[in-house]
Parts: sequence; structure tokens; C-alpha cells
Amino acid sequence: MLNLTSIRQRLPAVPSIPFLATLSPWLLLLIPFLGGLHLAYSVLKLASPPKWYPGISNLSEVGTKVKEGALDEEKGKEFDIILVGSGTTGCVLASRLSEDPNISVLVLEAGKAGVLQLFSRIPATFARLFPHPTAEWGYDFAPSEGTKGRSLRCPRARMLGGCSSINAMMCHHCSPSDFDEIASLGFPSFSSASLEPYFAKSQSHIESTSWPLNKPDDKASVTGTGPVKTGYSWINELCLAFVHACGAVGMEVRADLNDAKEGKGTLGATRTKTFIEGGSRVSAATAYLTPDVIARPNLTVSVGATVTRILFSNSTPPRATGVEFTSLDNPWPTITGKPQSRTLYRASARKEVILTAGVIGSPHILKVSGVGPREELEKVGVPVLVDAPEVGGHLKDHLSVGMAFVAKKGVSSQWVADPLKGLPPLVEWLKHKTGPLTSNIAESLAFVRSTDKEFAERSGLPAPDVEDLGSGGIGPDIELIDAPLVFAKHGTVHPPPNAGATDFYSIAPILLRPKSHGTVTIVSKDVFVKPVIDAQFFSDPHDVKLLTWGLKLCYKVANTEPLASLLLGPFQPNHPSFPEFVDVVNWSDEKIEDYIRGHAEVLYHPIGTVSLGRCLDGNLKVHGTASLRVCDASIFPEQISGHPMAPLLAIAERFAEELKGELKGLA
Ligand SMILES: Cc1cc2nc3c(=O)[nH]c(=O)nc-3n(C[C@H](O)[C@H](O)[C@H](O)COP(=O)(O)OP(=O)(O)OC[C@H]3O[C@@H](n4cnc5c(N)ncnc54)[C@H](O)[C@@H]3O)c2cc1C
Ligand SMILES: *[C@@H]1O[C@H](CO)[C@@H](O)[C@H](O)[C@H]1NC(C)=O
Ligand SMILES: *[C@@H]1O[C@H](CO)[C@@H](O)[C@H](O)[C@H]1NC(C)=O
Ligand SMILES: *[C@@H]1O[C@H](CO)[C@@H](O)[C@H](O)[C@H]1NC(C)=O
Ligand SMILES: CC(=O)N[C@H]1CO[C@H](CO)[C@@H](O)[C@@H]1O
Repeated sequence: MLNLTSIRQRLPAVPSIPFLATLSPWLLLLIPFLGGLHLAYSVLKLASPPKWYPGISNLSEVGTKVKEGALDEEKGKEFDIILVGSGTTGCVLASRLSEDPNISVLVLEAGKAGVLQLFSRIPATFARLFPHPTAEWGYDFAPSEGTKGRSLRCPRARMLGGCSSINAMMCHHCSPSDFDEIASLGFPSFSSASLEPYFAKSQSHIESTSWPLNKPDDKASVTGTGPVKTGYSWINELCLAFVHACGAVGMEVRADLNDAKEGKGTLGATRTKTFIEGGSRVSAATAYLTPDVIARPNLTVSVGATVTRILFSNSTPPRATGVEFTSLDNPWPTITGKPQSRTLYRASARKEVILTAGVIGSPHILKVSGVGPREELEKVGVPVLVDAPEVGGHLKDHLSVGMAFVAKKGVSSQWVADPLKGLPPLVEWLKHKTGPLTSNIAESLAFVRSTDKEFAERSGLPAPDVEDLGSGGIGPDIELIDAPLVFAKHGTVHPPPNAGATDFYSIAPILLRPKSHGTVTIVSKDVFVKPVIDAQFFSDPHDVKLLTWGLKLCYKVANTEPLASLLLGPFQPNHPSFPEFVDVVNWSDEKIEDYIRGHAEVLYHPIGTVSLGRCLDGNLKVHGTASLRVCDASIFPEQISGHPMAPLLAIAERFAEELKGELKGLA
């Protein structure tokens, strides 16, 4: 028999409210009003950025005012080292070089502090930062024949931390063979063995209780002592199922694809290790430009400072002696409105100018300063200091094209993207830094070699008829990533209300080793006119063929258990505001290739525009110049097989150590 009394006892006591009745009705009305005020106040307080020094924005404090057209010899405020751009590598160099009290460092960053952007701090909202009027540069790739005349977006951050403040926080060391390939070009200090200690110097891993699953002895093994914290935050069951479905298709399920010691390279499937600590993004700026670092007397970090050109001595070879910069808030005034009058400032470098302005910024600044292909510079009236034909060349990016599925009701994270249903997770993140917004969206990943005959046998998917372009003949050429919601058009589209379903899942192949490459070209001597960024996407047929195979592999994984039973079938929205998704079952290869050309987007990993060998020596010095170096993603001579942030942190750590030693010798 049911005992009602004991059930009633287990229920929480009903609060007694009679005292409220004794209050006047006016006071009662005040309660919701005050409650609302309190809620608004707490939300504002929780949403405000951490209170630490955002950088100096009064440029008179960091430079010396000069007239437009002043001679290069006119000096500005002096520092030993000037870093142009405080992005992923710039923050590492600023922090490490200024550890030596004998080295004074000036950092000039065009943007503002990344932590001022709430959507930068919340992991899952990174796609809200592009396009964005102040957080990024607003670049597009030039329309190209290979993409059916489409112009692809090219998000590049403009803030402290650079792209590490807007990226998807995936911590991947790429394939060791990528670095051994660079070493084999005559740059031994870039080998995987010589970089390994610097991965450990830049990162430290937060042990997780939620991963690895089912393999208690397997620890995520790359642990180090560095300021950049890595770990595992949020994973949806769809993305966990993806890892095991990859296993069932014939890939190895591994606890960590970054484990160089295992000697397996980066092949296999795993859960994404992320740059997230305590539920918030870890950027190069939050990790390396901490309040104690910013407080160093020998480090000056300025924000809102756009470098307009490098100053050179009148010697052979030309020596970089400093930079000119300005504080224009709108980076493109000559295009978007009336030209603003510019106040120009100068700072002088006793030792080195180092460009850390990224794949677009670094070649752009070099070119407007007279270091670039002669013909191109002369055409726009830039006096040629060094004829450097390869500067701005060999631009490559990772291309990707997604497919979407309808997922079983209630399993996906689609609801979090809904403006209304997404409010409670936002409040949860603001209050506790937990919940689904701590997801980096691309929650799991896998790397394969399309030309691997044994994999073809295991998976039953015939190998494509393409050249093996994996680095060193052992690296992967296709990566798969997924997301527990619809991710299309850079995360800007949401399923229409009449989509007939509420839950979705996306999966996409990434072309890791593209053959096509292009250029960054200037069309004006003014750094405030955007350069033409033309990657010549799909100009080589290899690339579209391999992505076709990648899409078929995605479909296979999605139709394999344990993922298959969480999905209801392909998603085909048939809605004008929504992209059509590919159908690899019913379409011919020609039709799939045409679809890829019409829908592929970049995965945000451009490289190569001021690369080792072509433009730089092994110490990152720009050929034909003195006291001028480049250290950012432009230096990669070939596309690396994965996500570049972790390798860039390691490369910057190694370079900082080398340069500190060099400068000691000079002193
Ligand atoms: C949306 C997105 C998602 C990504 N996801 C991942 C990921 O999950 N994992 C991963 O490993 N990688 C990811 N990446 C790539 C990775 O973030 C970049 O490769 C890396 O951060 C590039 O670092 P960098 O030092 O070369 O340049 P950046 O970090 O871009 O830094 C360049 C800095 O220079 C500044 N600058 C440029 N020109 C000037 C000037 N004239 N004057 C002053 N300052 C200037 C810029 O404002 C910027 O702050 C992603 C990138 C994007 C955009
Ligand atoms: C900027 O710094 C200069 C030099 O220190 C100072 O004279 C000036 O008043 C400052 N300007 C503002 C707006 O604070
Ligand atoms: C700084 O320079 C001085 C004088 O050259 C030298 O004695 C000292 O050891 C240097 N400090 C460091 C940390 O290198
Ligand atoms: C292939 O076509 C059939 C019949 O129209 C359809 O049911 C199925 O969903 C299609 N396959 C894919 C992958 O879209
Ligand atoms: C190289 C340089 O500028 N060094 C300075 C670093 O800061 C200390 C303390 O303020 C100065 O004494 C050094 O001259």
C-alpha cells in the first residue's frame, strides 16, 4: 500500500506566504521590479571582462609624433625589440623576450584586448566574432574560377591574442612528419624532435575525469609546464559516438593524437583536446600577457596601433631601424569613407623588428615597406628596397565542405544556438563557467591517409585516384571534424522553423595538403587599402577529387554504429536562405565536385606568404635585409596537416629562446 504521509514528508516544505499579504500592494509591485534590476545588474557584472590591463592606447606614450613624409632617419622612442602584431606568436615573443630585464620590448597591436569581447571568452560563441566590425579585419578571398566565382570569407582577428582569441580552440600538434619535412628543406631546428620540448614549454595539460573513456590507463600524455592550459571540456554524445564510429570504420581510436612518443604520427580518431581552462577560452594573450608580465618595466604593450610601414637605414643590406604607426580605429578609411587624417608615430628598434602580423599582415607590411616583387611594388609606386619575388606567394589554406544529418530528438546541441532556449546556458556560463557553452563546437576529429591501401580494405571505401601528398609519405591528407549542430556558412545559418526537425549533426572533411596555392598582392602603397588575397582554390584537380573522397568517408562514418542509430537521415532543408547539402549516394562524382566548388569554405588555416627558404633563413631573417624577422603562420613553407596554433606557440617559444641567446651574445 502506498504510504501517502511518507511521500508528503519527502516533498520540500511549501513556503508560507501569509506575511506578504500584510504588505501594501505597491510594495508587492516593487518586488519584481527590484528583482529585475538585480538580475540585470548581476548579468552585466558577470558579463564584464576580467579587470586587467588592456594595453596602452595613448600612442604618444609609446612613440614619437612625426610629420607625414618624414625621412626614415628621423628616430622615434627607442626599444630593443619591436613586435608588429600581438597575435598568437606575438604574445609568446613579447612575454618570453621581456623575461630578460636587459631586453626592452615594444608590442604594437592594431586591435584591442580580446578579453573585452564576451564572445571571445565564451568558447562556443567564437563564430559570432566574424564578420565583426572591430574584432577582425574583414578580409575576403578574391573570387576564383575554382570556386565558381565565389569569394570566400577570410576571417583574421584584430585584437590581442590575434586568431587565438577567435579560433575554435582545437589543440593539435599536426603530424611530426610536417616538421621533419621542413627540416629536410635545410631547417633542422624545425624538426619534430627539436620542437617537442617547446610544445611542452608552451602547454600544460589539465587532467580530466571525462576522457579518455573506457581506457583508464591511457592518459593524455603531452603534459608540460607552459602557460597555455589544455584540457577537455564539453562533449555531446553524438561527437563521442563519432570517435567510436571512426574506430569501426577502420581508424585507430586514440586517447591523444598529439602523442609524439607513441611514434604513430597523428593518424586516428579522438576527442578534441582544447585550449579551454575553467570553462573559458585560453588565448595566447590570456596565457602569456598576464598582469605580472604586462607590469614588467621592459615590456610595453600598445593597442589600437596599426603599423603603416617599416623604417630602414640607407645601407646595404637595408637594416630595419623601426616602424611607423597610427591610431586609426577604422582600418579601411580610404575604402569605406572619407580619408581620415592620420597622426603618425615612430618607434625605433636598437636590435630587431619582428613581424608577427599574420599570414595577410606580414607580407602586406613588407610590401608597402619596399620588400616584395619589383614589378608589383613599382606598379603602385612603392620604392623597391629589396626585390623579393616570393614575398606574398605560396598562400595556401585548408578547405572544407560539410554535410548535415537530422539527429534523434533531444540528442544534439542545436537548441543551444536558439536565441530563446540558449538563454539558460548563457546564464549558466556567466554564473558558473559551465554547461554547453564551454563546447568548442568541433568536439571530435580524425586523421586518415586516403592512399592507404589497408585502410581502403578495412573501410571498404576504395582509395581515390590521387597522388600521395601526405608529408614525408606518412602524414594524413584528410581530416574529419564534426559538430553536434548544423554548422554551415561559418556558423551563420540556423535551420528554418519549418525544417521538420529540431536536432542536427554536421560532419566535414578537411583537405589537409592542398596542391593549389596563390598570392597576397598589394594594389596600393597605402597599408589602409586591403590587399588582394587570391588562394587560387581548386586550381589543381587533385584538391576537389580528394575532398570528394573525404565526403564519402564522412557519409560512411555517419552510417556506422554507434553514430548511425543516433541519426535519422540526411538533412535537406530546401529553404532559400539555407545551403543545399551534398548527397554522396545519389550524385555522380562530377556533380559532387561541382557542389564542392560551389560550397567549400576555408577552415581558417592560411600559411606560406613569407616562408622559410623562399623569403626567410633558418633564423627567420628576411632575405636581403638586416635586423628584420618574421615569426607567424606565414613562415610555413608547406601546409601543415592540422590545426596551427599549438605548432605556432612551440615555434615562437623556440625562436624566443634562440633570440635571447643571440642578444646576450651581442650585449
Ligand atoms: C575562426 C578561426 C578558427 C580557428 N580554429 C583553430 C583551432 O581550432 N585550432 C588551431 O590550432 N588553429 C585554429 N585557427 C588558426 C590559428 O588560430 C591561426 O593559424 C593562428 O592563430 C595564427 O597566428 P599568427 O601569429 O600567425 O597570427 P594572428 O594570431 O592572426 O596574429 C596577427 C596579429 O597581428 C595584428 N596585425 C596585423 N597587421 C597589423 C598591423 N599593420 N599593425 C599592427 N598589428 C597588426 C593582428 O591584428 C593580429 O592580432 C583558427 C583561425 C580562425 C580565424
Ligand atoms: C597621452 O600621453 C601624452 C604623453 O605622455 C600626454 O601628454 C597626453 O596628455 C596623453 N593624452 C591623453 C588623452 O591622455
Ligand atoms: C644584464 O646585463 C648586465 C651587464 O651587461 C649583465 O651583468 C647581466 O648579467 C645581464 N642580465 C641578464 C639577466 O642577462
Ligand atoms: C538518395 O535518394 C533517395 C531517394 O530519393 C533518398 O531517400 C535518399 O535520402 C538519398 N540519399 C541521400 C544520402 O541523400
Ligand atoms: C633594456 C632596458 O630598458 N632595461 C631597463 C629595464 O627596467 C629596469 C627597471 O626599470 C631598468 O633599470 C633597465 O634599464
